[in-house]
Amino acid sequence: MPEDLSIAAFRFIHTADIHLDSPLRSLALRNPELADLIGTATRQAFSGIIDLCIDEAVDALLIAGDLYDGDQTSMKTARFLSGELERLAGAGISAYIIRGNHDALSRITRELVLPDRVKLFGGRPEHVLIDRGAGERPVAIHGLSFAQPTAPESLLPKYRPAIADTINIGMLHTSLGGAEGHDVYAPCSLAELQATGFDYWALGHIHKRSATEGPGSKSAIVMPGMPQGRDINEAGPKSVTLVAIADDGAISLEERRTSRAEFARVAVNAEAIAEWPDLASAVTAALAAARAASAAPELVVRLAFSGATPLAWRMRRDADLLLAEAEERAARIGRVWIEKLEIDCAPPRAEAVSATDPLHELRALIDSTILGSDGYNAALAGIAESLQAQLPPDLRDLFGADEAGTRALLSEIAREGAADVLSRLQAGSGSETA
Ligand SMILES: [Mn+2]
Repeated sequence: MPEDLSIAAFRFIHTADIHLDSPLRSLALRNPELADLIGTATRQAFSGIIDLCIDEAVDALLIAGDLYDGDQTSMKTARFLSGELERLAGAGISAYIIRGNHDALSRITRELVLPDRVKLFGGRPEHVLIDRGAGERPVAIHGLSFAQPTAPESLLPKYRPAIADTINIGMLHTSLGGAEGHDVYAPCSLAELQATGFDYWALGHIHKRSATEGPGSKSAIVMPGMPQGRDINEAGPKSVTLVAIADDGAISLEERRTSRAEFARVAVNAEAIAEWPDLASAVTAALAAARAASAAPELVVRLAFSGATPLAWRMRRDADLLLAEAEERAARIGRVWIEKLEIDCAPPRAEAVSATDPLHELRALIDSTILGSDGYNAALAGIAESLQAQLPPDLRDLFGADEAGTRALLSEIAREGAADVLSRLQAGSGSETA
């Protein structure tokens, strides 16, 4: 910022839900280079945030919870974090951190020796006053780290009221009114937050960004979303929010992209494509368009094939070849990775198996009787359970985090397995490569 501005704004970067060194959640990352990219992406994004703070010469970095992923966080993660916060402190920039549900109990968060310029809020509500010199309104940063991983009730009543003649900034980890895929944590409403009269609420917990500005942009409530997605369910551009609060109270918000690797679901319409080389060309076109549309350094793609095509059976049977083809084309484009293929293609009606075909009968039997039967599903659950018991604890969620999730995953695997078997039994489809 130029020094000659008569009114200096208070400027800071607001982020949350970094989930540093979160374990890989995808079964499909069998490519070691890709696994390495995804495995280090949260760190690289965090380093990028520190760089951004330094480049922008902001006054502060605010981290509104879930900096760590949980108790599995290692001392290596802690050393990385303290190194990065030292780098920030070395540039004269302060950091303010609250814990969220995922790092509430993290031993490391408690034991870590942090630079003096880092304020980690404790279990009692507190505020830090920043004196900005003569003629400028001081800033109060209010924060609270709840010590438990669950917080069924609002934590808002614990915060002290807005301080007069001061820029009031609150930091809160909250599920707000509830969000799909996110545990309820310290719920509260936007109206309740607005009623506090705080200038800015720096929220965390929900991984998708949302911002609510008050009348005349004199206040704002921001859920910044995570700065780096971890799997296809966290697809799309990710960012931190650069906030400037002018002395007259006007707030400006700027989204700054931070993903090292961005996840994207890319559709390939295979409708009416009859030849394998044409399918490969369609893959190249879809990947090139997706790469051009993204500003992230690396793009991690799930390719979703759909449409009626005579290649349907062959795509399913030779899914490994299709994957290799897609990977090669991605590598040729550069900075594009294939995470997984989703093949949801059917043969054109005329080519569909005739009703007298024994395969037709077999498919009907599988669909109508076997997949839905209690005995079959109990056997499937038994196999999954014994496999699960042999996995290390941090991988057991791969079969779903709860009973409903496990059941849904198993029925998907069963359906895909049945389709695979049927495609292999299908006579005369693409036999030239058999
Ligand atoms: Mn959280």
